[in-house]
Amino acid sequence: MDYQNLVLDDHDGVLTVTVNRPRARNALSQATLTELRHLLTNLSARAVLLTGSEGPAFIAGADIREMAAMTPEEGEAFGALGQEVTRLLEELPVPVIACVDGYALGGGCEMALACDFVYATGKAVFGQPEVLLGLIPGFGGCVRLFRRVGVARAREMIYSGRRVDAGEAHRIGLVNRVFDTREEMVAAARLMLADIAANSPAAVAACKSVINSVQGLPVGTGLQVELDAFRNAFTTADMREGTTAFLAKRTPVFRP
Ligand code: CO8
Repeated sequence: MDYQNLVLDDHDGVLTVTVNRPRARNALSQATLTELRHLLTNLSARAVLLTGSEGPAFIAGADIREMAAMTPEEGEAFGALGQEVTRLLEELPVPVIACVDGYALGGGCEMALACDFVYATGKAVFGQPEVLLGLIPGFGGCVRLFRRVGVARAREMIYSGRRVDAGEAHRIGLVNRVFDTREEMVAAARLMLADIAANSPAAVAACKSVINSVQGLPVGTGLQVELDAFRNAFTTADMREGTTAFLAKRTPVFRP
């Protein structure tokens, strides 16, 4: 597929995906979401960094111009496409960091929430302003935001549509780290992804899968999910290599 709205940069196994519609503040049109779906379905990178083209916005949400004319059926199909993209992102077996420099509103905030964690610059602004448009978050905001920031904070953000700056986003757990510049943020994200990629890919994928699937489960049920994955780790070459290397006092070598 020839991507019109995405710019890709594959660097040492880290795929940087840049949503590139600067004139629409990187808003997620149907075409952009279709490209993201195609990319994420066919991905073979060891790690992903998701960002927006340089400018005022990371992603200014779903494309309001397109949504304005949609019927309920078309709205549902659009919402389903956006949800599918967030699900694909969330379920990638490799780590994904969102690098937010500017506005992450509506669907933009929801895309960041589908990533493993978020790095931001001081210019980052988060929000779920859908109610100002007579809409509701449709790409997972009602489902994922409270898992990051707690139910009361999520309610306040979603009901009011108010914007949250980088400092507050950091304080409430929406953002892991805040950087002075975009360059510092991207460099730190690449470094973190390289550090993670040096670990056992199978083990990282298993941790991601367990963390994703236990949220909302009773502790006992979650522990059983973890135990199944823990047992499965003993079947992997990575586990034999990691433990053997530790005992031999050498650095483990994990095969992708
Ligand atoms: N969709 C389409 N076009 C947009 C969007 C958007 N979300 N955001 C900005 N644009 C366009 C503007 O219309 C404008 O176009 P033009 O030049 O043709 O007039 C251009 O981008 C530049 O916009 P601004 O002049 O407003 O740029 P600023 O830098 O001054 O402001 C903001 C940037 C703050 C990001 C501002 O543009 C803004 O508030 N945008 C809308 C933010 C918003 O409300 N986002 C939520 C959208 S709803 C949503 O995401 C729902 C997700 C779930 C959907 C489920 C479907 C069922």
